[in-house]
Amino acid sequence: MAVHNAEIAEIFETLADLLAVRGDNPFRIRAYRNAARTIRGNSRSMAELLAEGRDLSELRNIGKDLAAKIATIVDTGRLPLLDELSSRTPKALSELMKIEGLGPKRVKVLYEKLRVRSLADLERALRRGKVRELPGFGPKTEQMISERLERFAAREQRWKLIDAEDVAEPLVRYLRDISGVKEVTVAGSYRRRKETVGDLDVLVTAAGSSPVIERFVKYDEVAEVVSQGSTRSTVRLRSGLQVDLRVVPQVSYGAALYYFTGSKAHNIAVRRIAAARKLKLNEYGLFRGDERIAGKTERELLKALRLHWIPPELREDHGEIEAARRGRLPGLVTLDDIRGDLHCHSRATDGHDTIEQMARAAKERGYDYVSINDHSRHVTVAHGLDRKRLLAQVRQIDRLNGRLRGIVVLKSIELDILEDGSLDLPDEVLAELDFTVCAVHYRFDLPKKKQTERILRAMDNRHCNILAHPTGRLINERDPYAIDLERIVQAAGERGCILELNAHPDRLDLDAEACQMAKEKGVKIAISTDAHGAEDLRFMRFGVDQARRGWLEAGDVVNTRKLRDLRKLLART
Ligand code: DGT
Ligand code: CA
Ligand code: CA
Repeated sequence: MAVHNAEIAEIFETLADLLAVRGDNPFRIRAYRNAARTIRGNSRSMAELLAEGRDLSELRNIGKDLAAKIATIVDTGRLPLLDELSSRTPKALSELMKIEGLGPKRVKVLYEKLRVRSLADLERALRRGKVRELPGFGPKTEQMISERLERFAAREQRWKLIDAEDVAEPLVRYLRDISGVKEVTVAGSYRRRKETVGDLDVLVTAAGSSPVIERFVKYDEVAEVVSQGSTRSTVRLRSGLQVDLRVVPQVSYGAALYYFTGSKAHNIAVRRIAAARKLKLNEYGLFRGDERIAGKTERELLKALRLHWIPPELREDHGEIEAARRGRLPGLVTLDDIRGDLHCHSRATDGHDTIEQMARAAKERGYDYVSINDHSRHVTVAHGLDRKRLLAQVRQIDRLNGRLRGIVVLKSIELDILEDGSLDLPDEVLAELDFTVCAVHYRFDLPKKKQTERILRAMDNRHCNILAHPTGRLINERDPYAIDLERIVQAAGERGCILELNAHPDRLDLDAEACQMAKEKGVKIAISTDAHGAEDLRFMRFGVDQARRGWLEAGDVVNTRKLRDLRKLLART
């Protein structure tokens, strides 16, 4: 039996979890997670590629060492390193790690202080109020763990959008190839571009004779057929993701798409609008009595309800329906509006590509500018830049700009905000840069007041231009650190600081609500990828999606501006 990509990815994910519990090097852990993503997203199976004699280290995120490990897994179905680590790590620890919000540090404490060895142990400890008494936990954390444990137990794990895409795209291609199939669309939270999705909701229109359901349940990645009817079916894929498929008639495609795009709250509110007009709205169409008056397309449906077009990203019942009624919806920012990237790493610290490679890739995307933001000295694991190396990089970029045409490389840094809120390099060095991106990278555990003041103090420095990944959260991995985000947004506005919307699909930090808050307070946003290689520049679209969910228009986003105008926005007096 050939080993599936999903299984190889799972092995690397588990390995990363185990290393995390043991407090291993975060960069090593990340390397395994990135490899897992590459493997899961590859349209060809690793087993096939190896059989063809291909060199797997040509793949993104796969070095020689990982390529050899993949070959071992394909040959034997196992990885000795994982077996060895598992035998040295209590099994419950890796299970506990899978609960969102329980990082390796907390799991260790639970294990050592409360002798928690299983999910059942954890549940018992929670019930007895033991968890809140642990150092660094408290009642709030207890509450959070409790809720998440419940969700975990109910298998309600949510998928990052990028991982869901890696699973959805090949499935959509497979479905499109089935004879008689016309349209295939993934609706639900996926279409609303939520940062995580619970499952995939796939809508298909097809000729009556099309064997779409029969072929769907035979898709190679299907692990279990949960249900199978004549027009709908639910399966669980090997990756663990569940897929709901519905076959709908062309005449009600728009209505079905609208219904299954959701959100539920939005649907309920739109149905109320229909009812007020004495119409009935459901997944088959919009009806006056028994007569279907709309439903073939979403536009037709909205028009019949006298509503302007509502982009799926806004369909959360957060005021969009009222705005659509009055024709006051924002003209959301698009990927085409983006003229540059303001947070990128190079080989000087932990990036994979040279500054020139980053610049050329940015130019290829049609950008006008790209900045290089390597880490500052405090981040020793990434070999952060000190004054001397930064100044050398500045000169290197000046020379490069003299030579490059059609793209400008901006001189910048990802500057550490130290524990007391001071910046990691002296002002006179920072003055040599076009701008800075400032970030918190350690002491995530400070109390809310201290953490907030730390960031406010950093923003007081006139060399602080953009606050990077403002809450520090990693989706499904690390909670935001405790901060008063409203105060920070307010302060950013007062000081002429820009907030980053980090587009990296593991971060998407700020979230949609925070974007909306920033917009209301007139604070500008930079959508930046935090690229660690030229290929990562593609993450921009996830940031744009998130910005759209946050109601942002091109005018709210600084990197939609021409360079000249961008420079004005970056200048602080
Ligand atoms: P998810 O899967 O948790 O990320 O979120 P969704 O929004 O994809 O939710 P899901 O998969 O349960 O259902 C897909 C869509 O179907 C949902 O966004 C709206 C619609 N829908 C599901 N259940 C109901 C319901 O009871 N009432 C209404 N009005 N719509 C529903
Ligand atoms: Ca869904
Ligand atoms: Ca669903």
